[in-house]
Amino acid sequence: MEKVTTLGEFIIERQQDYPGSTGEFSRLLSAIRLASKIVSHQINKAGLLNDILGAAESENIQGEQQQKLDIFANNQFIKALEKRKVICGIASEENEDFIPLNKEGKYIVSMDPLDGSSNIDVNVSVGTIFSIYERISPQGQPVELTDFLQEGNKQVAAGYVIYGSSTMLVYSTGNGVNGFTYDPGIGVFVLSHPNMKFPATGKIYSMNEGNFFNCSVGVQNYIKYAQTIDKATNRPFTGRYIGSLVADFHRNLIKGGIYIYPATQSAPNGKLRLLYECNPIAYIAEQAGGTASDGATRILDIKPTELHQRVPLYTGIKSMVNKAEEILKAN
Ligand code: P6P
Repeated sequence: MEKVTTLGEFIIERQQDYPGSTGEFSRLLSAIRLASKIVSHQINKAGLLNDILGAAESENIQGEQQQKLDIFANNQFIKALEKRKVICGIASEENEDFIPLNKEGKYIVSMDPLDGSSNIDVNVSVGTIFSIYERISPQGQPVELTDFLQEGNKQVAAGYVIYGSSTMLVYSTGNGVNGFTYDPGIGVFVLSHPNMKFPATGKIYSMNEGNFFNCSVGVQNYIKYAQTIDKATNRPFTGRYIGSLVADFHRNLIKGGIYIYPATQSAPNGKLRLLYECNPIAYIAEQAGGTASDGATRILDIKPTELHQRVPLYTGIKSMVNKAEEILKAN
């Protein structure tokens, strides 16, 4: 019978890869594991409990209508991470400023606790996205500029949870990407997708084409390229867009594709946030043999200037992203 590895066992096994590790990082990952289970449970009964469906009366700092489950997820991840005493601060899409936690904590976390949450009411997959760094400031309350505004290439781990037909936790600590599927019957995440890699080629492009006439000529020309009949380059590609970054990215990681959220006239820096959407997704993309840029610059090399800054995102199979960058550059 094939050996079943739980996420807990995997974390402990991999801890041995870091000689002298004190287990703090493992405790951090276990906190994410716990909060993911709690959020998954709540999401899976969302349709049954009126008090958690729909919009809260509040808006987040983005001016976006908060969903009740956004707030629930945010609170669960903050509570779980705070209890482990290893995090000195959290930056969250749901909070204007970072949240200082344990002054002795070695790590910081940037997160989107429930990305795509407006899809919950129509039963479409949503996700949590997280990014982990070691703190730079010596100790005490973290410092935004030095601790939170680090380039994505300084991440020590990143990942996402997708609450879909099943709940999966997909993450990397810099040695490849592994996917764990949650078994609610026994309450554990089980290693189901070891060493995830993008396929060598792909033909899915994911973009909100409602923005077509709102985009640059370069982006329009890439979409036309994707739609052109050309057997030699396996086109036309297939358009697939869920409107939930984690779901679109996860499908492209498994089936092969490119996800694009470009600059538009109404959103000149795109819509997605660098710290807790683009950087963690880019980290996973590169660890899985793919790539991620803003259309020209590697996402992980962009120096952040503010917690909630937006950047355009082109991510997926290297050859597909490189082709998009080539077309953008030519226009
Ligand atoms: P649009 C969800 O709000 C999100 O942040 C991502 O999950 C998703 O890919 C994107 O925005 C969808 O944006 O403008 O296409 O509705």
